[in-house]
Amino acid sequence: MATRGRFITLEGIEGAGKSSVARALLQHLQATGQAVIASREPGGTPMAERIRELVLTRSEEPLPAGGELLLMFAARAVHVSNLLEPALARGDWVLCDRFTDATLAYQGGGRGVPLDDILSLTRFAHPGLSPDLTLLLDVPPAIGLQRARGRGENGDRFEDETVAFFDRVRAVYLQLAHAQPQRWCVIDATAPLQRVLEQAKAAVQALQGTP
Ligand code: Z5A
Repeated sequence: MATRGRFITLEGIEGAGKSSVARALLQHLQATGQAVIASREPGGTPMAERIRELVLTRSEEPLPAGGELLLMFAARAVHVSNLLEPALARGDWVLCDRFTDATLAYQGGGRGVPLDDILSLTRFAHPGLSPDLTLLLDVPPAIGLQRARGRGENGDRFEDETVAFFDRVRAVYLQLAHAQPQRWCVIDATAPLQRVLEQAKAAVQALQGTP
């Protein structure tokens, strides 16, 4: 039976640099000969990507916080069952741009859903699955939003949120990292990308050295 793979997640507010770091880590792990896949949430499989489209696209009909929360978990349940668990079971490492910590931060911190309610959905959607390592790319919203909006894209529903919303999201991320320092690695993502990457690679290498 294959040794189970490692599950690494990247978290942070919009524009923190998660996609850039995920791309570089994927190349880095592949170069070491490690079987690895990269994915993202919401999304990662065809069905979960359809839910992503639904939850991120602006629409005239309002999406209440409860609906947003359940759609995040619907996409996650599909993603875990159809992609993440099979990959980890065959021994692949998984790099995932956001996972359940994003729900605690965005729907919990941002929207005000009680964290205990989110944790009970977590136990239902992916009992027993938790990241081995979570990289938190920490930036103040003023910097993250400027980077994200600097790309000149039309953006998604979340990009319409206020700085205060992203301050609450960031505060929950930092609170989660503080509560579980053995799983989280907080990286100052205001630093140049090269420096951020060095720290991300060092955290991943430390994981490679553990049984
Ligand atoms: N969401 C949720 O509410 N609940 C959930 O459970 C989940 C998600 C899973 C989609 O996420 C939205 O879903 C997200 C939360 C919500 N919305 N928000 N906000 P997403 O991950 O697909 O979208 P995103 O967070 O908006 O990603 P992003 O804007 O693409 O940011 P990023 O991936 O962290 O950044 P990047 O694309 O790597 O970098 C942005 C730019 O900055 C780019 O031009 C880079 O070259 C530049 N960059 C990156 N790092 C640096 C450094 N260190 N210095 C200078 N410039 C840099």
